[in-house]
Amino acid sequence: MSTNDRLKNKNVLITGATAGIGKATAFEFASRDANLILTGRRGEKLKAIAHEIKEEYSVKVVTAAFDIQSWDACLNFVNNLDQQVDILVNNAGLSRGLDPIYEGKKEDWDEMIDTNVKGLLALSRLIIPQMKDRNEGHVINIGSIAGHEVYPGGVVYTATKHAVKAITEASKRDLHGTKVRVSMVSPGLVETEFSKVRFHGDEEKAENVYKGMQALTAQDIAEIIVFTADRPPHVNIMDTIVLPVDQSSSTMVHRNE
Ligand code: NDP
Ligand code: 8X3
Repeated sequence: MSTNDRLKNKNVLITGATAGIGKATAFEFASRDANLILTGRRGEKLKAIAHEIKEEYSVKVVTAAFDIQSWDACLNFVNNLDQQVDILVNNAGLSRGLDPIYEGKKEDWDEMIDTNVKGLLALSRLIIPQMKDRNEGHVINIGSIAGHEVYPGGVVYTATKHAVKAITEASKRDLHGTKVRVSMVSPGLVETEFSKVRFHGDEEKAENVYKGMQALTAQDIAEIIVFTADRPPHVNIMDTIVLPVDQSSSTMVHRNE
């Protein structure tokens, strides 16, 4: 437990807060008295999460439902934001399918690229200028072990996460000389809705991804994101690669039969 109040009253914008890592991160920031701006496409889920957080913590929570793949929707959201953003957690993302390059589906590729890369770029482009003007702020991008290595069937997903790594490192360089921080967190297997989404709702396939091994939880990653945000203002964590003990690379997963 941290004893400082560095996150108190900060406004934290989390994309993809309707589930998994984003949702857990919202609760974790709220526990540190940070105010929240939560986004995702499923508006009802956002409202329910906001209600739950406000029942538990005395923080302000606003929500906005929109598709991050649309530049216009992102622009409209930012133009209508009343509060400044102190911390931007670029978390919204997904994988679709596990097809090799010669069988991949264009619509899966478009969705991954438009969400994981172009959505993250849009929010960064629209929020970073106010941080630069104030000479403070923190962008935390959610990368992946898939941004550090590739695996068969992950051609486009791993490409998008390599892009997140490049965007993180290049943004840091672009902001060189300012006090704006840019970080990344790169998890291995985390049990969320991720695999269900990857396999288009096939629960059995999704469950098999985590079968016989202990995956990370969304809470494990939320704590690392908040730790990253909570460093003193002169400290910029560039990247944290975090794997389950049962995973040693994208393709090496120890399972109990
Ligand atoms: P979940 O599927 O549980 O959550 C994904 C979130 O992203 C949801 O809130 C979803 O909201 C949002 N999202 C997806 N597409 C869009 C869109 N077009 N517009 C707006 N929001 C969108 O997965 P995770 O929590 O696991 O994933 C979060 C991040 O972590 C992703 O970037 C993922 O790549 C990364 N990651 C996940 C790992 C894992 O093993 N789970 C490992 C490494 C990284 P909604 O559906 O309501 O729009
Ligand atoms: C998610 C982890 O290994 O499914 O980024 O690509 S993996």
